[in-house]
Parts: sequence; C-alpha cells; structure tokens
Amino acid sequence: MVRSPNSGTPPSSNLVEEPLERTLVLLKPDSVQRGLMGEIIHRLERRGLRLVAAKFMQVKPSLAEEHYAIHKGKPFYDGLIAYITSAPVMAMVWEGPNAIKAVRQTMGATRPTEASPGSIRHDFGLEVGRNLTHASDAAETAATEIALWFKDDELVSWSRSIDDWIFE
Ligand code: IDP
Ligand code: MG
Repeated sequence: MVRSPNSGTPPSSNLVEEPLERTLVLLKPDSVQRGLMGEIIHRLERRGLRLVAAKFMQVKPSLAEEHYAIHKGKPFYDGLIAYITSAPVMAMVWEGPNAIKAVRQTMGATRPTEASPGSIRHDFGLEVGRNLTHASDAAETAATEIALWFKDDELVSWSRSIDDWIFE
C-alpha cells in the first residue's frame, strides 16, 4: 500500500541523533515487597525508555558493599547494606536519550519528602531509608554499575517499531 504523507509515518529527523544512554535501575526490597514492581516498570515504559536487561535476585553482601562503596563510613551505611540485602531486588538496565537524567527525574529526589509530586519516591515513599529505587547518577557511574550488576551478554540490544515516535 502506498502511504500518503499524512499516513502516520514519523518524520525523519535532520538533527544529529542524540546518543542513547544506559542507566542502572534497582527496584529495592521495599518496591518488591510492596508489589510496586509493575507500577514502576510501567512508568519507565510509558516514559518511552527501552528495557535492556532485567534480573530478579537476592543481593549478596559483597555486591551491596561494592555498589554502595562510595557511602562506606557514613552513618546510614550499615542500615543501607542491611536494607538492600534484606529481600530480593529487581535489577534492570534502561536506555534512551538522556536516560540517566530522565530516570533520576522519574524516581525523584533521594528524600521522598523532597521529591517532586508525580515522581516515584514522592508518590510511594516517606522515608529516605525506604526510598524504593536506585538509579545511576552520571555516565561514569552508570557504566561502572551496569558492569557490576550485568554481564555483557545479558544486555539486549533491540529496537521497537514505535522508537521513531519517541526518539527524535
Ligand atoms: P540516591 O539513591 O538518590 O542516589 P544517595 O545519596 O546516593 O541517593 O544515597 C544512596 C541511598 O542511601 C539512598 O537512596 C538511600 O536509600 C540511602 N540514604 C541516603 N541518605 C540516607 C540517610 O540520611 N538515611 C538513611 N538512608 C540514606
Ligand atoms: Mg546515589
């Protein structure tokens, strides 16, 4: 069938393409226990981000300590390790243009009482020590964290027929 110009084909962009970023997302034990995995994944999907990898797992103390090494020595460190190893988590990699910033925005500020309305930490959280999710905070930490949680062959490169309506 010949498509007319108005048939719903996305315009091809003349702009230099925005490189896709990847970011690590953890649905922490409170998300899992409270049955919020679907809700949070739904929000990331609706935002237009593309899932690259997912693993439901019990976190070993050694992995928790490596992941949160930057916080070692802080007053909340021991509680943080206990929290993240207390029950299974869903570890995921998501990608998209500006994915690191976009996912941090969808999660909201670290303290739920400072998170914007509409963000996950605002909408579902109250306490900083039960703030539901982790998301990488910069390109360098995203690369380190993805390599810590996933093997290369667990990362799935794929495309969606709708991508041209989401990625300019
Ligand atoms: P982020 O998760 O928004 O990147 P970070 O400052 O990197 O926040 O802290 C890592 C995690 O440590 C937080 O998500 C939260 O679970 C926990 N955390 C941070 N500050 C506190 C605190 O003051 N009390 C208890 N837990 C904290
Ligand atoms: Mg952080």
